[in-house]
Amino acid sequence: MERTLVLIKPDGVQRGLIGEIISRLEKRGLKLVAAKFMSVTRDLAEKHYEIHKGKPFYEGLINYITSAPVLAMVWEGPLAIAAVRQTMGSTRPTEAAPGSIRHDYALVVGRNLTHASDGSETAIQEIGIWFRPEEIASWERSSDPWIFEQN
Ligand code: DAT
Ligand code: MG
Repeated sequence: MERTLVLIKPDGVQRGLIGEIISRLEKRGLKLVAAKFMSVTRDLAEKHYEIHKGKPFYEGLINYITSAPVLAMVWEGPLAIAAVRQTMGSTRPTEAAPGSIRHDYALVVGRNLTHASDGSETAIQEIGIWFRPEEIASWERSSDPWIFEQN
């Protein structure tokens, strides 16, 4: 079972897309194990986007993610990291697959609505940046066997 960090970034919150984005992840079968609605400090933003430090878009990215509240979440499931990246779509909305969130609701890379961890190491690292262990709920969902079983 994998866990992945998902952020609904300030544009998603401001545009009233929280419900739509959560709904797509829920309907896919992924399980929510942590969530908090919060303002993002510059310090947290810099930790989260450390890998992009020095890139031309870095300052804009930090300003964007700190400009209004975000919804930070952890979602769980088999292959959750790849599944969530696929549901979000490619970084550039005009390259995102039809039916993905970025395709369906965004136009430009600088306002692409969501963040999702891109690998198992980054997922662990990012979950650790955004959540304390006790903020993550391990729980049995009655539908788990209908969604997670391999046979
Ligand atoms: P992703 O969010 O799909 O993981 P990323 O990690 O490469 O993409 O980049 C992080 C964010 O930075 C991305 O969601 C939007 C912004 N970004 C990336 N490349 C950019 C670019 N060339 N111009 C402007 N913003 C960019
Ligand atoms: Mg990334």
